[in-house]
Amino acid sequence: MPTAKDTQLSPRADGLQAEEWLRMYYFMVLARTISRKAWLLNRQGRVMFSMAGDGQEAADVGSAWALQPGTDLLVPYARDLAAVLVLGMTTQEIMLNLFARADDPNSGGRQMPMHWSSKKLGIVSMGSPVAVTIPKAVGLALASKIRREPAVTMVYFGDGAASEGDFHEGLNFAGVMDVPVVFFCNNNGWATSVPFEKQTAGESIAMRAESYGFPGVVVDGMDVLAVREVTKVAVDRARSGEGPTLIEAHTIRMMPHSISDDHTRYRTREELESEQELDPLEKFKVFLLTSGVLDADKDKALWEKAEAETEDAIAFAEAAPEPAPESSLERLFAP
Ligand SMILES: Cc1ncc(C[n+]2csc(CCOP(=O)(O)OP(=O)(O)O)c2C)c(N)n1
Repeated sequence: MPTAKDTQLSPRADGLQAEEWLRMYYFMVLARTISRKAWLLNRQGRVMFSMAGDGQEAADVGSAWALQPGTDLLVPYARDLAAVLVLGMTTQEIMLNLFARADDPNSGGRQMPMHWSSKKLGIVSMGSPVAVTIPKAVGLALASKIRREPAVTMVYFGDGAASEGDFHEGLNFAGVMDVPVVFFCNNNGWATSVPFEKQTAGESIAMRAESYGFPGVVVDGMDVLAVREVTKVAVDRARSGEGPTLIEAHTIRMMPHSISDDHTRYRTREELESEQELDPLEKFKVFLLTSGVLDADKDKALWEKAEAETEDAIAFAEAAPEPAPESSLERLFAP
């Protein structure tokens, strides 16, 4: 299996400046840092749940980079921490959500962790049932089209979600109505313990787009710059009225499905260890080092900055007040 070191990204003229590459890298480092801490916080009994997007940071940062924050809508699923950070959610807000505090801007501490939403940032909450966000995103995109607003909606989901009826209904309707939506499938090869080859007999998820009348494209989800390029084409296409695109990014799932899962029950140690070698952060780091944009000291400083930012946010959120019990029915029923 190739490692991050021998599948180096090649420098390319994609119009991004070195400073922008470093910002992309920092979001990847920050997402990994928050994710690792969230897992530990759960193991220490301080937060009730976590799901990790480790291995998916390049796909998330590259794709979210193609959006216009403040204009576009992002409908994430539970592994898209890096994407919501790019759109502007702060580490403190992420921690308020994880600790289910009253000031959690996502839901006032009511929704499960990793169900991010923000009206201000255009982030629309996922529902816990897999794939329900797909038709919802198509509805949002249809509303933008009817109102002649410039927003593009991007909805994220996994390869398992692509087996649900909601996937087919959503994509079919999007094609018929020609709405400004980008379907972003993070194909990490697993739906909990079900491997991709048991999910579909087809070669890819992306090839299904043809039957709905719009393009489908497969991209190396470990290559942040390639993902950004492909997503930018899809977003520009949607914004100019040319309709939907389905993107399938091949990624890896470096952690178990969730804190409740033990992936060593269905994956071999050798497979898991060799996958760690493909780490998208390492891949981008090697590219930045060879491009002269980053050096070892700068890299260390970025990890330290992410660590300090995350620790500060944990202390802030843990000390923040819990929702008042009498507020438990708020936001459920119209007053
Ligand atoms: C309708 C429905 N069925 C089952 C579940 C339990 N479940 C939660 S996540 C998940 C796997 C999703 O896999 P995939 O879409 O590939 O995303 P990944 O977790 O691999 O990123 C399952 C089966 C659920 N939440 N909703």
